[in-house]
Amino acid sequence: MKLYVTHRSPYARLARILVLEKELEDRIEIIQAKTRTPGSPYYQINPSGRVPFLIDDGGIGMEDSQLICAYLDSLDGTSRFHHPLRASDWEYLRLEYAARSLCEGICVWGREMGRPESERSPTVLAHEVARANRMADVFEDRVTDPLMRGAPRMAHLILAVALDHARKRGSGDLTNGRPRLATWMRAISDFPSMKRTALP
Ligand SMILES: N[C@@H](CCC(=O)N[C@@H](CS)C(=O)NCC(=O)O)C(=O)O
Repeated sequence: MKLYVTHRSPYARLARILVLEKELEDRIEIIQAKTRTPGSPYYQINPSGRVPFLIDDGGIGMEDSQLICAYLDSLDGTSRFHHPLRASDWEYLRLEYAARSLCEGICVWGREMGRPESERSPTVLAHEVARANRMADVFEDRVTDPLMRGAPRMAHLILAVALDHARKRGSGDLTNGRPRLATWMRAISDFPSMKRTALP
């Protein structure tokens, strides 16, 4: 299989974490894609131009971290990060989708900052900083929930990747002044799969 990524994408990082966690390194070649480049040869592989993108053993391509992570997790028949019961576990799913929402806002901020300075919207930047802070407050309350503890699930990975992205490539460290979130983040940052996929 082939997994197209960029090392700066938090979504691609989730797929890379799954490759490591599920010990799929021998089965999956990780390839750097050239995104956001007019005429990139990557557009012939994935017309949307986004990462992550997985081509399976049958040569079939699929995009989106949610789908790819669920697929990789299922390959050995024992999904660890997508518990079957979780599909109707609204309490858990609310946390997973809240973490994804935080991640999306952090990415919007990063995209805005990637534009030439004259094209950046201060309104968009301020909106995303405020959103990220409100969501970080939510997780400061929720990380003590048993659902955010114990064996990691996708909600944990998404939150950790989002917070790390905000710290290194976003508007700042959202664990500052949020002691419970900081303690939670320190623990998950020690996972070998987090360390091995650390942002450049
Ligand atoms: N919902 C998608 C989002 C993927 C996404 O937005 N990837 C960004 C990098 S973080 C990308 O490939 N951007 C390139 C582009 O927009 O052309 C997922 O979960 O995989």
